[in-house]
Amino acid sequence: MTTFPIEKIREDFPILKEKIGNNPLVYLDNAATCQKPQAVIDSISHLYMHEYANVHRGVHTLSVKATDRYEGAREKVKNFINATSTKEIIFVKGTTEAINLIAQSFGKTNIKAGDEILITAMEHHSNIVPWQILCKETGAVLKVAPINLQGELIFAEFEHLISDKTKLVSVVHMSNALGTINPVKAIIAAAKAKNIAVLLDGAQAIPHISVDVQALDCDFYAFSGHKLYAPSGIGVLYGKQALLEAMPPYQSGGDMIRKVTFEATEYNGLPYKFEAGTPSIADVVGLGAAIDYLTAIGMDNIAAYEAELLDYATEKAKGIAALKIIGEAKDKGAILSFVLDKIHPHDIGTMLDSLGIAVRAGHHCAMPVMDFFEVPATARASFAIYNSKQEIDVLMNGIEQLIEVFG
Ligand code: 7TS
Repeated sequence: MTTFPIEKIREDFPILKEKIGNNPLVYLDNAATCQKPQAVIDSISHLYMHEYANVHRGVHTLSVKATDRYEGAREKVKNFINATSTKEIIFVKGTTEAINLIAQSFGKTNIKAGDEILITAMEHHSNIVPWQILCKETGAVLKVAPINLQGELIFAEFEHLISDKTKLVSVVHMSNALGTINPVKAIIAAAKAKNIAVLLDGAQAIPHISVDVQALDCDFYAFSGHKLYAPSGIGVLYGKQALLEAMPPYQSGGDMIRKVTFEATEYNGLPYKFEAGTPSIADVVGLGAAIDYLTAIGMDNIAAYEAELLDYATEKAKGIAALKIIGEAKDKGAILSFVLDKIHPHDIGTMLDSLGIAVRAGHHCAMPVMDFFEVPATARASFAIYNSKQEIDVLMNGIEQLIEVFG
């Protein structure tokens, strides 16, 4: 039995006291975005109330304070994912921008006609479309490693698809539609054996699993703050320093330059070369506060607690005859995607909402996954550190009610 301090954690999230109609909020849409603890909210108000100015620009006191906060958060991110240097931490809008940055900067420099980019069949659209665009622009070819009916990558097929033409492997660490945690160490080892760069889409993994980019030995790791209890509008691209040094800027303007004349421009060093313009200062500070908050709880404790929640929910879901779980990988994070006989997922979402329960219904920006499982959409309950077994009971009772009324 875990000693996870769930009641105390729930107290830290003010929004959990909201009611939806007459019902207490049961927020189970954490894979889309999760709620923010008071510590994150306070860090942002404190900045705006006492320490706000633009960063890297002024010698005045407030600018120095804001810059310290901003760069302090970069140090926290570096430690959180165990990067070797803050030069490897690029602040971006989110996972989507991070992947687009790699496609446009690394991709256009290193990938040419006939080269191959290898992804899997369980990717989010943001790890498909940027590569399709790059392929169109360069004449490269997008290869897709298949999955099985449990929603697991078929590793032998993945290995088979690695060729001398492969220039980049870009794989989701944990699937948002299925919950599958990919065997990223084996994936990276297979790519490294052929000297191929690897990008991991960590949007879903980062709030659930302790991530160590040095131990993983990935070249790039992308994630979004808003799924990590931090504000929306901020995310991180980690890249190995040598690779980032060799890449051209992705956007240009202020802050990313060292010297500008009308004849030529000298770019700034890392990480600023990739951070053109005034950044999302308060959101970066909020990300730093979220990392402090999670670090105090401990990522391993979080992973253990959420595994318990997922086991509990899965067992209950399996007891409902009309419910089919989509995604039953052996290694899985806290996501339960499902369909019900005769009830469309959108109706499940709307009807659960009338009971105060927030789940996502749709294709989860992973249409190829829906096609593979031959469903138009799924309903998805995704869990976070503040969810309880009692809330899972509320969800399961809600589902039973739906089946009784509409099934
Ligand atoms: N990759 C994965 C695996 C994701 O789950 C998401 C967002 C993204 C990339 C894109 O992240 P963004 O922060 O740049 O938008 N996933 C979801 C979801 O499952 N429901 O809403 C957004």
